[in-house]
Amino acid sequence: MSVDVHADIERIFEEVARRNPGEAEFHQAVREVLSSLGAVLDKHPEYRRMKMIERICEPERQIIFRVPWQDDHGRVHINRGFRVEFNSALGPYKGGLRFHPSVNLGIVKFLGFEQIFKNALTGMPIGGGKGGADFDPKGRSDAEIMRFCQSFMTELYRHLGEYTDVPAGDIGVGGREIGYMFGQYKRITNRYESGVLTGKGLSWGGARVRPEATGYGLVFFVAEMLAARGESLRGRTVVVSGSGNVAVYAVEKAQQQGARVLACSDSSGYVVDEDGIDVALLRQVKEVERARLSAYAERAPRARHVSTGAGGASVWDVPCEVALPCATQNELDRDAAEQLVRNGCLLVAEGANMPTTVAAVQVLREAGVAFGPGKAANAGGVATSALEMQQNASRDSWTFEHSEQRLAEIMRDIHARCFEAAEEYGGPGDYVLGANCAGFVRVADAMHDLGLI
Ligand code: NDP
Ligand code: 2IT
Repeated sequence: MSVDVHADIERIFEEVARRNPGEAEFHQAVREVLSSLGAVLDKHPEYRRMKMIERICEPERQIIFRVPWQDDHGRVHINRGFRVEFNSALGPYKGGLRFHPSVNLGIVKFLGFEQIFKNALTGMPIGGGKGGADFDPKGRSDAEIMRFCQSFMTELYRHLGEYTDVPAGDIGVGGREIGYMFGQYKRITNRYESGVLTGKGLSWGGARVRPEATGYGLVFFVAEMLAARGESLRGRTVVVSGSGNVAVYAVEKAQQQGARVLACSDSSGYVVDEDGIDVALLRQVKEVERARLSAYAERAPRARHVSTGAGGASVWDVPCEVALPCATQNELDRDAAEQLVRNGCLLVAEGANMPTTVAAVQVLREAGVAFGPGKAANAGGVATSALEMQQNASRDSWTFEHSEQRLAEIMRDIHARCFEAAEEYGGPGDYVLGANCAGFVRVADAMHDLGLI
């Protein structure tokens, strides 16, 4: 990269950091993308003239709102709701809603920023956005969850629409929450507008394979990465972090492809199961009972549970060849990466958004561990959301086999786009470079054609 391009990128980053103070995760996500774009700017000087990076780093619209609700004892609670409508050059804003006490504007902006490039990589007509609330669903009854979702949607609905902004799930938001929100949207607008939310139930406009899509897609992507090295998942040992939507289906598909999945985790600890993780039991514990993962170990004959409180234990201590972080941001740090390398790990792919810290990525890179960044590796979820929108628009409903086939093709295409862009921009085999450049160029080209937006 030329000296003045490097200086330009540094200046842009400093300006983003100055204009968005205290938003550490947003800065981290921007830094990661910008560090890949030198070769793109060398090739496309017009993007510099048009201030394309500066424009993409500034959300089109940011909505912050009050969400009041009452618990089962009549106590009043106030949460803060967010929707960051980041970029609509390629299509309506698209991206999930996260309900977790850690949610704040910086987190939503990092997720929305990632979503722009992820959605571009799918090749589908979807822009980027993200939202959520600092609401903690843990321990809440169904009635409390419903009242919260109804209050949240009572404000958010005015910003949504199948051609405007189409949310889905993320941490703490699954089929139950999407149902309550869709019900409230329908009631307020008097429209059965199926395409306004994705991740719906099958009997009311949902799409087959959407629940499985992020985890399955992650494993399809991993299989492509391994195939590019002349290898496969068969017989490999795998560790997955998290035990939510993404993790469960990553475990299931990895097992279907012949891998041995030894461990998974939640925010309190992890389980190691020498028999391989039992997906049916995991789903019973996490999805049906909404219990802690320790309940899994109590029922699986050869499983043990390790708490990850003060002692510094981590699921990444469990030796594996393939590591799939599927819980949350910055959950795999430098120490964890060094441990994985010591244990002979050969591939890390991100099911979660930005789970690997900057320092950890560096450790993996230097050790020659193949690394699949989330914006490529976990794009199967949002891609299948786009398939759900397609089915809603045509009032159609596809079979499981057809939907899974489409997902597999999409993941193969995303892998190819990343692989080819990495070669084109001077870093063969570097999926971070490939994903960032391919995603950025697709968005920037559209913005160029649409005038100064
Ligand atoms: P879920 O709410 O279904 O599951 C989240 C899992 O991660 C739980 O096991 C949870 O443990 C754990 N977790 C959450 N926060 C923390 C934390 N701060 N520390 C440790 N563990 C934590 O969410 P999803 O599976 O949907 O999402 C997981 C990740 O994948 C997120 O990064 C999300 O952005 C990303 N993603 C999701 C997609 C989707 O379609 N759902 C698509 C693409 C990416 P506990 O139950 O103890 O809180
Ligand atoms: O991070 C993500 O890609 C998601 N949470 C899924 C978004 C979507 O609109 O399906």
